Amino acid sequence: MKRILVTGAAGQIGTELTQSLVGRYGPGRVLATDIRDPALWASRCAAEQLDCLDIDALRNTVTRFGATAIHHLSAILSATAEADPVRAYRINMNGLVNVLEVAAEAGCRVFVPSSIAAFGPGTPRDPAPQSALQRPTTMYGVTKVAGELLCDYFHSRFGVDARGLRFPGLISYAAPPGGGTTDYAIEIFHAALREGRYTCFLRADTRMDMMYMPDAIRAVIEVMEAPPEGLTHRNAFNVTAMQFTPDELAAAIRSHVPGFRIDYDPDPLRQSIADSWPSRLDDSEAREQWGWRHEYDLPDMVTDMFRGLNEQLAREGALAAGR
Ligand code: AKB
Repeated sequence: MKRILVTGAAGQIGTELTQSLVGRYGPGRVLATDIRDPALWASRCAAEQLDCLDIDALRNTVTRFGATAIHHLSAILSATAEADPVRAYRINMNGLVNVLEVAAEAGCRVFVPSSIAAFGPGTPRDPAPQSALQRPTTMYGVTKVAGELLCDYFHSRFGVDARGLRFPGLISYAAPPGGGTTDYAIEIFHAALREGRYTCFLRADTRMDMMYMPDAIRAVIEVMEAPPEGLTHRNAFNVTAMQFTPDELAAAIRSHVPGFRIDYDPDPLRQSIADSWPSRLDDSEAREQWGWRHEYDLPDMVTDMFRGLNEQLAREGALAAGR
């Protein structure tokens, strides 16, 4: 019987993944944890405060809940990591090694997201093959490569059934992103609805790899349910859905918000991070090994983002009116 502990459950992936896991396996089978106090974030299942750097607390929580799987989502993203790289290293690596150690003791399956950031300027850009040179130039990327290797090591040395996906930028409306380089592709929707204009921190022609959150969540669930014997690249599957530039996204937004205006004021740090990543991942191994298929392309994603954000605004308006 599956019992899933989620770390970083209040974050961008965690919010939607927890909801999907609850829908699929039932609220009693999922425990949402985050370093933030649960009083500050809503959850559809039991929720607790947990700092993954505290291995005793992690071990106690896994044992008490009887977890059979850990979805380890807490991490510092690319742009935030560059503000304090050593802190990012400690959080991303020490949190992960604690999760793997406890998973080895308790016999848990583990999911850990990797990222397109695990590649660097020396990797072929379009597409980046599944197996390619990995020399990232960001601390976030360093922790993602090391994380992939650590998961492989715990699998071969201690038999931990760890699995992972290299995500491109993820786009969603349910929870805000947390300091990534691809965040412009979310901010732009909020700005379009609020002000009809947006100033982008990347150049107009910065082509990046992206995926809509419902596809990402389905990918996590599918890779975690895939028969283990078919998985060769178990901790680092490239997955992708769409590629676009800020200019192309703005044009797609204009078909919902006529007159929408985009300006550019590139931020040197985030521009250099974006320029160091491939613009597309080759996900043929994921397609072959566990049947990965994306559903949302650019127009579908834009339509669904506006649907979700407009529903959210209507709910907030109704709440404010009832006050
Ligand atoms: C980021 O921009 O840091 C993340 C990522 C691509 O992993 N969204």
